[in-house]
Amino acid sequence: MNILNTYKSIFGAAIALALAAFTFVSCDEDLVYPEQSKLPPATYNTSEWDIAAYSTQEDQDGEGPSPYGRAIAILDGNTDTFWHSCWNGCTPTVPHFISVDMKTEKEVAGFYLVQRQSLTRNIESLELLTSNDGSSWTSQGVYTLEKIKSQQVLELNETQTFRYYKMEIKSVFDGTNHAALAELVPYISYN
Ligand SMILES: [Ca+2]
Repeated sequence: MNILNTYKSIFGAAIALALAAFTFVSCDEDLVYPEQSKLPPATYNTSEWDIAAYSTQEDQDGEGPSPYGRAIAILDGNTDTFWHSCWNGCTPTVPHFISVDMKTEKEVAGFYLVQRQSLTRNIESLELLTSNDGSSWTSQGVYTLEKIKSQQVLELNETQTFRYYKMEIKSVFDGTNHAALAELVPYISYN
């Protein structure tokens, strides 16, 4: 084999290897198996959950018929429905809180929160607390929120198992005694 043929052989082999590698990669790209760690964390089905307690809610239809204005609106999966402190014939006093009974203990990595979509009475900071009996609470910390329409993620320091969760409002962007919230639901960790 002369030098020219040797070069042709080497070049041909290189082309073949490159094509093989390209084909292998292309096949991999066609097979889209999602990695669980890259999926957005999922929420639980909240349809059987109850509000365990609340300090105030607008239940005189000032915001419209139920669930509008009621505490149950924070876990109905609808960002257009929201809890609001009472204002129709009443004066709310701070601090406001809502606690939720998930009915059974569940593993939770954090919470999704959605502000009232009108961006009024939005919560500036709140404390998250958890419990297994609905009476003895453990603080998970105070979270500072944004005044935005999109979903916000409140990640716990570590995944935990509990039955009840509670939010206690520390401050409101409007600086009044009134507050509102569209959604606050826990999500599941895949890790
Ligand atoms: Ca809602």
